[in-house]
Formats: sequence, structure tokens, C-alpha cells
Amino acid sequence: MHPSIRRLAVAVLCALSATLACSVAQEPKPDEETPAQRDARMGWWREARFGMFIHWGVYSVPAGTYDGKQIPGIGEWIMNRGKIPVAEYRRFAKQFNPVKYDPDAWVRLAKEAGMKYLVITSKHHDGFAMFDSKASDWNIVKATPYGRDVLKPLAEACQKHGIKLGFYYSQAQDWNNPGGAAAGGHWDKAQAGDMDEYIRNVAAPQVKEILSNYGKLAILWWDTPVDMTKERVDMLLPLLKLQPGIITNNRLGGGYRGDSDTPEQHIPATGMPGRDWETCMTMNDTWGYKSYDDHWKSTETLLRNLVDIASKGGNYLLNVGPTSEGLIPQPSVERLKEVGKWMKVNGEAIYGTTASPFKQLPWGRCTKKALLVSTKLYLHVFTWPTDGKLLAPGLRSAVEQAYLLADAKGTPLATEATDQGLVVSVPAKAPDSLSSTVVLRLKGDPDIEPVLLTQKEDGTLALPALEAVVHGDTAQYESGGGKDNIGFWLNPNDWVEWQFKATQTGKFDVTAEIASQGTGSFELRLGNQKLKGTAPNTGDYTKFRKVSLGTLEIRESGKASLEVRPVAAGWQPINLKSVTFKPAR
Ligand code: FHN
Repeated sequence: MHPSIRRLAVAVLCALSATLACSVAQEPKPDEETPAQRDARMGWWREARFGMFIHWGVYSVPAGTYDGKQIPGIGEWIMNRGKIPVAEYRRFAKQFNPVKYDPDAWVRLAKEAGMKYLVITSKHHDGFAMFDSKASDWNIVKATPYGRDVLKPLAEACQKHGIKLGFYYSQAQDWNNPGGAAAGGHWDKAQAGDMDEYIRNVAAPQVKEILSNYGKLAILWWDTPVDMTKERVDMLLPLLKLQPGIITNNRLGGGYRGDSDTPEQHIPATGMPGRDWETCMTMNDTWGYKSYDDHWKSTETLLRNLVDIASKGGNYLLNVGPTSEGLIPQPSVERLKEVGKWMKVNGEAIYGTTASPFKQLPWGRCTKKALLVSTKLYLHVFTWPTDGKLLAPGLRSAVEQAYLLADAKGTPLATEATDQGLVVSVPAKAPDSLSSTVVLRLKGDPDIEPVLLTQKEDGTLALPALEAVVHGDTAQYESGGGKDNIGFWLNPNDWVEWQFKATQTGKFDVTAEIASQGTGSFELRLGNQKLKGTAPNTGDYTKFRKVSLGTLEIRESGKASLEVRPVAAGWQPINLKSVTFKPAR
């Protein structure tokens, strides 16, 4: 099924089950909350912007290897991927003895990195509780030589160092407790059982335990809501009342949207306007420890991800996967310390900031902070200008102050208002090769004139999906996982438009990059000219083909707009990556 259609179906089902759930589920929030109450509840989380994810469990013992073979995939899934029988997997617990576990050091590391909260797997899909549980003996106290609850001292360390604590809990997927493997498939009859009973007798009591026994909890992080009907959700949702003010994500299921959306391993190109969101990401390729995964992201990548996410209004939940001895891998420690060094100087440009008012910046990113009568823009410069001139494109506001965040003295930088926008004169050398911050304090709200796309010197005009203005209900810009296109284009009344500044007139050959599983027709409109097009059936919504659409004439210089509109009759969705004009030969 086309992914867009599947998503629509899921959305419809979710909406439907959310409506039905009203009569059953007692969602304590956000229905009963005013927007101001919600803002107050989410306040610390929006301020924080950066948190630590910890995937830790029995899977750190095999650490990616079972029966002498390296098991492909993420480390915490080894039981499932290796189809390890329950009794055999349970033997790994006998070797789980994290004698080097130092929760205080973990929390100090998170704090040193500039993180404000952490979320640890209290129970992952292998069903192993990292806490003392009365609901199942498959827990760290009863099944390991270590014999102690690891969450308790972590909660204490968080409390001591002022770090908010969250628990991850896999509510629907449990490969050890009978009935919990329904969602992920069985491979051992020991897993057989009834999922409702599993939720009633294991998941719900355990959620009650983690919400009751560790003091103030900031976050409950659900995961993989497979087969979570509203009846099952109803067994868990009321428990949240045990922790007033708790923040939950969107992965409980049953139509419950929670407080935050959770893009995983990617950063949405245009953020998620109107929603709180948090990208969770690994530092290498696995969440749970794998002894041979050395595919570490560089500090530069991690740091720029953090900046990128903040510039789109989201949080970054960055993962570490400790070993079975209780150590956070050294490459993670090093990177976190380096990020922390940067945060010491530049943290002001991350914490409590909101999304960039610029659509795109060729040299980096921007974050924003509204003050009483002024606004601070933080220009995060990844590519330092070689000519010492940094252009904030289209910025028309009066500048009260401009300086480098790394300059403790706050030496003023010269600024100049130009046709293109505000130009800041910066020193020849970047203060930080990873990302340097230029602060602009503006009078009032930023006044930014949108910068129009324009033709290249040879007359070529490139109109990429990211720059399109989308009109309608379903069509939207999609990115990540090889996508960079307008997709989800189910409604033939939706249309897209590019505004551009024509500098060269004449006739142009027009092409478009399209992926589709049908041959829907559409129309390009430029002023009163129209051009018909038919999508190629590329067989896959991620396989794009360039199609020639014919010729259009740019008749005069200046502002213009190109529209792409479906032809309603027989419309079949297309994914549109770009439209290009090239001077006709
Ligand atoms: O299956 C899990 C995975 O192991 C990991 O915990 C991630 C983290 O977001 N969540 C699930 C996949 O979405």
C-alpha cells in the first residue's frame, strides 16, 4: 500500500479510536488543561532542549553476538533477531553484574554535556525490569547476581544534580513475560499467552511501580504501541495520575497522542509546527550496547544535530548504551564531554529557544528567544564566511546589539542594512570550528522579508520541494529515509506553489522529478499559461524519474509564481521532488 495511503488510514483509525476512547479512557490531560496550564507543564521540557536516552538491559551481555555469530540489527533486539529461546536468553541475566555502575557519574556526565533530563529503559522489549518488581521475577533484583534495583540510585543522583528523570517502558512488546510477545511474534511457546492478561498482570502493575517508587518522575516514554487497543490503553492511562505534571510521548497507542511526537533517527526538515517534538537518536547504530558497533557519529554531527533540532523547535534525546559492567562506552563519553564544552559557551543559544524565523540559511541555522521588548536571534554559523561578511537574508529589523557569544566582553560587531538583508561584519577566524554563535538583539519581533528563489546566471530556475508553499489538507513536505519531496498528496484539491523572482525572460524547457505508482495527471500554471503533465509510474514512491513536461515562457522579470495542480479526474498521488526550468535550446 502506498505509504501515504497507509498513513492516512492510520490517521483515520487513530482519530476514530480517539473519538471512541473519549467514553472509556480517562485521559487526565490535555483535555482538562487550558493552553496556559499545558504551557506551564511543558515549560521545563521546552527550556531543556537536550536530554540523554539510556538503553540498558540484559542485552548488553551478549552485546550483539549469540552462539558465536554476530546478529545483525540493533543490540537490544538480539533476542528477537536471533530467535533466542526464552530459557536461553534468561541465562544472560546470570552474567549481568554491573559492578562498575556509578549512577552519580552518569548523571554528572549528562549534566556536563549540557543535558537537562534523562530517560532510561526501565523495561525494554525483552521484558526485563531494571527495578524490583512484584509483577514479574524477570527483573534485576531477582534474576541477576547484582541483585539491586538500578533505578533507585539513578533517581537519587538525578535529584541531587537537578536533572529531570524519565522512564522508558515497553508496554506492548515483551518477549519474556507470557502474552507480551503477541505484538512482535512468537518463536518460543514459553511466550504464548493472552495480551490483555499480560497488560493487566504485568504491564499495568509495573507501570504503577515505576510511577510510585522513584519520587518525582518527569517523563514516561512509551514505545512500540503494536496492538494497543483502547481497552488496553485504558488499563495504563489512568495510572498517569500518580505523577501529576508528567510528560508522555505519542507511543502509547489507542489514539492517545500524548505530549510529544517522537521522530526516530531523523530530524524533520521543517520541524513539527504546532506540536512538541523530540528526535531520539543513537550515537552509533545501536541503542543497546553492541561490542563491535564502532560507527560513531562525530562530535560535529551530534552538535550540529542539536543546533538543527533547536532551530526547528524540537528536543534532542541522544542515546547511550552502557555495557553489562555498567560503563557508558568511552566514545560516547568523549563526545558528550566535547558537546558539553561547546554548550558551556553556547548553551544560551539552545536552552529555551524557539524555531528559526528564517526558512533556510546557507551557512547554518538560527534559534530565537523573545525578550520583553526585543528579540534575540542566535545565528549558528557552521560555515564561517571567508570575506568576513555574514548575511542574515531578508532581515530588515533594527539591530540593537550584535556580538559573538564566545566573546565574554561582548565586543560589538558592525552591522549594515543592505538590499539582501542584514550584513554582520565578523572576525576572519571562526571562534569555534564546529559552530560559532553570532547574537543579534533586535528591536521587537524580527522583520524578515522572504527571500525569493531566483534564476542562476545561465537562466536555470530550480524549484525544490522544500521551498514549495503547500495549499491543502493532506499534501505536505516529507523528508528523511530518502525522502525530500511533496508527498501524502491524496486530495486532488491540494496544490503547491513556488514564488520566485524572474531575472531572465524567454522560453524554458520544464522538467519535474516525480515518483508514483500511478499515472495521475496534473497541470502547471504560470500566469495564464498552462502545461499538462502525466506522472510516470515508477513503481515505488521513493523511485524518482525526471520527466519532460514541455515549454513555458517567462514573459517578464520580477515576482512570479508557478503552481502545480492535480487534474481531479482519476487523480493518483504523486511524490514531487522538484520542478526545473532550463532555457529552451
Ligand atoms: O524497538 C525500539 C528500539 O529498540 C528503540 O528502543 C527505539 C527508541 O526509540 N524504539 C523502538 C523502535 O521505534
